[in-house]
Amino acid sequence: MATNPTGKEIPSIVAGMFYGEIIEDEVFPFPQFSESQKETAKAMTDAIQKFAVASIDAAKFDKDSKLPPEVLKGLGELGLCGLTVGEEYGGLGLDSTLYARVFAEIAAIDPSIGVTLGAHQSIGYKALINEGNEEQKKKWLPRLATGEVFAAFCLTEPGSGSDAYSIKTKAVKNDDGTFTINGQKLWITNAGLAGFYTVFAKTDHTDAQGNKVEKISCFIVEKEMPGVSFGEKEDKMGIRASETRAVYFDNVRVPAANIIGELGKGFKIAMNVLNSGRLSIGSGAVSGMKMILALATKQAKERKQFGDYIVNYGLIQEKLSAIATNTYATECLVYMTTGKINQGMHFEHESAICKVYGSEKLWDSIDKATQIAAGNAYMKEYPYERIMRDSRIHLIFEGTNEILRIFTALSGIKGPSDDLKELGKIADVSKALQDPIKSLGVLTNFAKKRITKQFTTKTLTKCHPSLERHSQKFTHSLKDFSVSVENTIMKYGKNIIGNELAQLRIANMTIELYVQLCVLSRTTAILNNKDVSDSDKDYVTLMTESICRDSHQQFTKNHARLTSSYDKLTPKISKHVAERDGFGFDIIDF
Ligand code: MYA
Repeated sequence: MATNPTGKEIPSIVAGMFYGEIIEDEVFPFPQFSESQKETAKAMTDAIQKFAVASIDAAKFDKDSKLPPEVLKGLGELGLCGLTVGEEYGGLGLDSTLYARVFAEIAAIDPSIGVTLGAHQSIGYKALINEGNEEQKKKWLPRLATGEVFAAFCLTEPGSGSDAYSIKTKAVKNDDGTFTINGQKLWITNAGLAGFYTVFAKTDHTDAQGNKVEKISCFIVEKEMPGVSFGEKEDKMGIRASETRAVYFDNVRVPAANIIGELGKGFKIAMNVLNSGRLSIGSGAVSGMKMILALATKQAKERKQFGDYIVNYGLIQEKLSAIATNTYATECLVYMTTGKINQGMHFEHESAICKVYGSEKLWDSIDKATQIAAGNAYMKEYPYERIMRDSRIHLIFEGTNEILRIFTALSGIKGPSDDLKELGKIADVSKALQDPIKSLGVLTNFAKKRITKQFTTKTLTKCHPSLERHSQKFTHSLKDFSVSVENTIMKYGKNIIGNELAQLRIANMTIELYVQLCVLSRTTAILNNKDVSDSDKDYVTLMTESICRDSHQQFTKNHARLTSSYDKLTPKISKHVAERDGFGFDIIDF
C-alpha cells in the first residue's frame, strides 16, 4: 500500500493540541494534490461518473434492496475493490488522499455501494493489509483487489457493540495448532456476499503473574469453512441495497496460517482498522454534501413563490450557505488528515473527528436541503427521503458519535495526564503550576510544555494576513483549551472516566479547534495561490469567516459549560425521566 511512502512518523496534530501545542510547519502549508494525484483522481472520478450513468440506479437498488451482481462486477473492473492494495497484489496502490477522493465519488452516487465497498476495503480486509504476513497477502489480496472475493469485518456481537472488548466469540486452540471458533456476530455488512471474513475472537493466555486471561485475536475465516452460516438479510431503514446479516460460527476449524498478526493483539488490530474506516465516512460525507447542495441549489433556483425564485429569500440563502460551509469545513478536515497520514502521522484522534464532524454535517445538510425542497422532499419520487434514510447510519456505525467523542476526550487527555502524574510528587500543585520554572526538576516534561505555553506565539504566523483575527482567536482558544484540560485532569483525576459530560465538552472543544486550524491552513493556501480566481478567493474567504465565527462560538459555549452548573442539570432531569419511565405527566394532570 502506498500510504506513507516517506517511512517517517510524525506526531498527531490533535494530540499536540491537548498540550496547547501546534507545530506550524506540520499544518502549513495545507497538503496539496500533486499533479500526478490530480491526474489519477480526475481519470478515476470521470470513469466512475461514466459507469454510474450507464449502470447505477440508486433509487431502484434501494427499492429492490439489492445491488445487481453485474454492478458489483463492474465496480471490480474499475479497480474500486482494491484502491489501496499495492500494485504488486493487483490493486491500484492509492495513498490515503487519493483513496478518500476516489472512494467519496462512488459513495455519494449510491451510499449502499459506498458502504459495500467501504466495508470491503476500508475495514473488511484492512487488517490483512496492516498486519498480514506475505503469504497471507499473496493468497488473498489479488482476489480481494479485483472484487472476485468480497470481504467483511466481524467485530460486533449481540452483547457487544460500543464495548468492543466484551465480545464472547471464542477461539480455542487445538493440539494440532488449529483453532476452533464458536460464537455469533451481528449486523455484519457484506455477510453472505463476502468470501473472506476478518473475525475477532477471544483466546486464552497466561499473564506475567501466571493467571489465565482472555485476550482478543484476529482470524481469517472463509465462507466455505464448515460451521459458517448466516442469518436472514436485515430489513434496514437505509443503505437497503447493501447486505447486512448475522454470522454464526459453529465449531469452525481455522488453520494457524489464518491468524492475522500476533495472537492476543486483536483489539489493537481492530481499533487500527476502524481508524481507517472512520476516515472513509468523513470523505464520503464531503461528496454527499456536494451532491445534496447541487440538488438544493437547483430546487432553489427553479422554485418561484410570492413572485420570486426562492433562492433570493434570506432563509433559503441561510440554508444554502450552511451546506456550503459544512462541506468546505469537512473537506478541509479530511484532506488535512489524509495529507498528514501520507507523511506518516498517527491519526486515530483525527479520523474519529472526521467521522463525527462529517456525519453530523452531512445529516444537518440533508435536513436543510429537505426543508428547501419542502413538500417535494417528503415524496418518495424525489431522492431526499432515501438520502436521509441512507445517511442516518453514519452517526451510528464504526463507533457511535458518542463513543467517538468519549474516545477523543479520553485518548487526548491521556498524554498530559501521564505527565501530570509527576505532579503527585509535589506538595503544592497549584503553586507549582503558577511557577513551573522553579519546579523544573520535578515537573520534567510537563513543565517544559507549560513554559512553552506561557511564552507561546499569539497568532499562527504562517496564516494569511487577512485571517489574522481568526488566527488570534484560535491561538487564544488553544491556550484556554490546554489549561482546561489540565484543570479537568486535576479536578476529576481518574474519575474523569465516569464523567461523560466533561468528556463531551473537551471533545467538542477539540473538534472545533481542529476544524478552525484545518480551515485556516487550507484558506491560506488558496489565498496564496496566484492561479486561483478572485471570485474563488472571495468565496472561500467568506466561508472561512462564517466557519471560524460559528466554530469559535461553539468552542466558547463548550468551554463555559465545562465549569458552569449547566451540565449538572442533565443527570438530575434524566433521573426524573428514568423514575417515571418517560415524560411522566400530562397537561390534564397539573
Ligand atoms: S464495525 C463495528 C464498529 N465498532 C466500533 O467502532 C466499536 C466502538 N468501540 C471502540 O472503539 C472501543 O471499544 C473504545 C475503547 C474506544 C470504546 N486506535 O482501554 P481502552 C487502544 C488505536 O480505551 P475500552 C461497523 O460499524 C487504547 O489506546 N488504539 O478500551 C461496520 C488502549 O491501548 P493501550 C486504540 O475502554 C460498519 C487499548 O486500545 C483506539 O475497552 C460498516 C484499550 O483501550 C483507536 N481508535 O474501549 C462501515 N481505541 O492498552 C462501512 C482504543 O496500549 C463504512 N485503542 O493503552 C463505509 C463508509 C461509507 C461512507 C459513505 C458516505 C456517504
